[in-house]
Amino acid sequence: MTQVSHVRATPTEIEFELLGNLARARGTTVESASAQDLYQALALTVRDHLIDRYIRTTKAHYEANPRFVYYLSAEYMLGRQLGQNLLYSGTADVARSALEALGVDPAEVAALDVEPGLGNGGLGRLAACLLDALATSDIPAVGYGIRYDFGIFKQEFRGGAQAERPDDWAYYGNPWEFRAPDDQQHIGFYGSTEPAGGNRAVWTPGETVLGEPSHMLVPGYGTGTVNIIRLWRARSAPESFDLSQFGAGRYGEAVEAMVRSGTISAVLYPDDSTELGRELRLKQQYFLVACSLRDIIRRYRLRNDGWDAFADKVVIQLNDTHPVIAIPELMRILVDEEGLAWEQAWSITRRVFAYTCHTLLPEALETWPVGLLRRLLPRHLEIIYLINHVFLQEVAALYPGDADRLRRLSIIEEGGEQRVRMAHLAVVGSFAVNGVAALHSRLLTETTLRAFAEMMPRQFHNVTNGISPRRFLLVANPGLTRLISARLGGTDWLRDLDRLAELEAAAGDPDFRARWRAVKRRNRQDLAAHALSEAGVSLDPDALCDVMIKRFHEYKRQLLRVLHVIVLYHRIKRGDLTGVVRRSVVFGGKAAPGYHAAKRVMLLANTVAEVVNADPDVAPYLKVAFLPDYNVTRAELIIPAADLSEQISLAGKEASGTSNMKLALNGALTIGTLDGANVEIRDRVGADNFFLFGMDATEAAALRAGPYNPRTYYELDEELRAAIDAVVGGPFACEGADLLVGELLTRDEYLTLADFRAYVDCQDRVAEAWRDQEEWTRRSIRNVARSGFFSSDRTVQDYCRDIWRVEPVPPGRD
Ligand code: 73E
Repeated sequence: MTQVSHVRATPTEIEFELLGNLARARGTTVESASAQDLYQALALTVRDHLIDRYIRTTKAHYEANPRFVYYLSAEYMLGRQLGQNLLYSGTADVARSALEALGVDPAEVAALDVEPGLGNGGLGRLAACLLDALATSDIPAVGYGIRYDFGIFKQEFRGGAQAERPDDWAYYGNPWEFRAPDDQQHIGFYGSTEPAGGNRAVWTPGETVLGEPSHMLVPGYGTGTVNIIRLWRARSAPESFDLSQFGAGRYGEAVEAMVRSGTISAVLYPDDSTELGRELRLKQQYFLVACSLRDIIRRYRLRNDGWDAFADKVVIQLNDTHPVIAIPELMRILVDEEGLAWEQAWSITRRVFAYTCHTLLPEALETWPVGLLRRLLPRHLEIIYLINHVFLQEVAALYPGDADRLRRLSIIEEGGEQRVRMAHLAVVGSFAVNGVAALHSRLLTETTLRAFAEMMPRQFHNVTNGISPRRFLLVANPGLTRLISARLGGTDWLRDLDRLAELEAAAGDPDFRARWRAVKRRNRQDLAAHALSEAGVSLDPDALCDVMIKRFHEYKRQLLRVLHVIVLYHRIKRGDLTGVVRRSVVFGGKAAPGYHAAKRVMLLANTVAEVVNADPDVAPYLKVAFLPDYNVTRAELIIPAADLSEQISLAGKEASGTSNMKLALNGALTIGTLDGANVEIRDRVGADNFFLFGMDATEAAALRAGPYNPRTYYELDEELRAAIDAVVGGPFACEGADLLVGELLTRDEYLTLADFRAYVDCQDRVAEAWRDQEEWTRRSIRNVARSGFFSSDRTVQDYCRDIWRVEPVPPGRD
């Protein structure tokens, strides 16, 4: 690796530091320390090894006064910090030796590291991968988010059904975090507004909440940069504690407002790719935005005066519409508080914000009822109306007499209750809009945001998502990382993933292929141990490891995967081994607690798993393991073991997907539709190395538009019929199966039956290919060699070049 610019510690030094932290931070000694004491002391020791770099980064940023990227996101899925920070600080080996010298089992201590689950899925993990790449690329950047007390729920299965348990992730304290109460902010809600001349107004909030930040370090890999992520926690402002009520014995009333303030950051909304439109959610969004904008302005003022340079020094990336209320908030600050003219304020605002859209699903496009905004954020609603008014005048001038276009473009949705379309507000208030994969960006401009793309085509970009090779190779798959490093000579490739192309020739080397297979087998063994302890399923480490890991959502079509498993079951039962190779079918993923249709699919998957695994005729060939509580930590275990990556969403529905990239980079071949980033994966790895099936987005849209009768497929396809019949009243009958099948045969919104035959036949081709292990390994190596493009470093480079126009600021060396 490029030598990290700091002096390496010795095991003795680490031991000394560890004992010091044990004494000072925990008040104990190694003899009487609990495992938790040791973990906390170790974490502090490792953190200390990043602090010098952080301070140097801050100093370099202060001196350069550069343009900063501020990433605003309601979600971050950071994953565990210990393993990452050990590797990034170069203390992994010495810390291990130090622990062993003290008679402590490093694995036992590492197991206590808790992953902060401050996100739902791909969107939150993308934010974390981008922060990792920003730091690694020496880009001055800060991530802003919410420090939820409770992260994404923990998933358990009870009788095969999902049960949710709260995730009190910081119960033992989070040693990675620095509290910064000095930088607290006061945030208003509710209340009323008074005109103050011109476009100005005075907003008198009815309630004030305190935002208290803490930050965590975001180290770059192989460089001196350490950036931060700043997370806000809501607290009651002291004035909201009503002592007079307390004095009068009304304790409940006295603390009520206090409790209410805290609830803002109490819990993450567990919905992925859907919107609920609850008041508390909007409160969270505004809380995040208001705290972060004030902090951004505070930081700007450390080195700059006035507002002229603001848009040169600040670019704010909005991660989906969740933080879009930042647009009227900045306008409010500039116009009402700073006294700028509307036009000047608007010109600044429009040069500061850029917006990433992550979806095409109509149910994911956020809108807020005007009534709710009027109550919660009265001044923001006025500002939104004014923004819309000015914007629609421009539209009318450009397209005279086109009332329909005005209606389509308006920020306000009419018809029934008026609602604010947050995506429209985002486009109007930003200088750039991007989708997250080539197909998605194209479909955005052709469908969801078409009228905007016609009006301002130059504002639309594509930035294909990427993933951190540090997190998903170095941390998650040390075996494969070592093998690749041995071939490429060092670990520099982890910062320059295009260098994986040099592995191309290794595919032809039988010895390398044997090592590759050995690594994959070892990883499957580790996964098998986990599957046995967590799901009670024994997996064969030589079986094809067939993995589908993602949120449960109908459009992602886990049901299609389950139907194929039933087909295999039937074939094995009747002694027909077509398409049958030893397979471990692995599922991981959560469903939103209120998403009943997705939960029905989950129960079916567990029911099928139980029957298949218990059947002695079938078990030698086929096992199904639904691993509970899928999260970043589990992903790091599952992904390195995978041979086959299931990316089978209905084409046109998955904006990008990122597990497709993680799995490809770990040597799994993809079976998938032409959806999201699958398209680009296939373009790069080559059609021969990708198992393609099913309708493309155009065909799917056409089928959905016309009359579609799913029952015809059921009637004409014997295997399909048998599979479905086995779900209602057959061996796989479970609660809700009738509803599930009813929907499938009458509506089948996601065209599962239309793609069924193509999928099953394609799986037969997978089985055929798996039989030739040498050829499979060649393809696996080529997949990795050609997947360098999917590094989040490349994604960050694209953003820097096309959108942010920022330059790296490498900190000095020590
Ligand atoms: O295709 C994925 C994409 O890879 C998309 O569904 C996901 O974002 C990933 C990263 O770009 C996504 N999540 C949400 N919208 N799109 C979402 C919406 C509301 C709440 C939480 C998450």
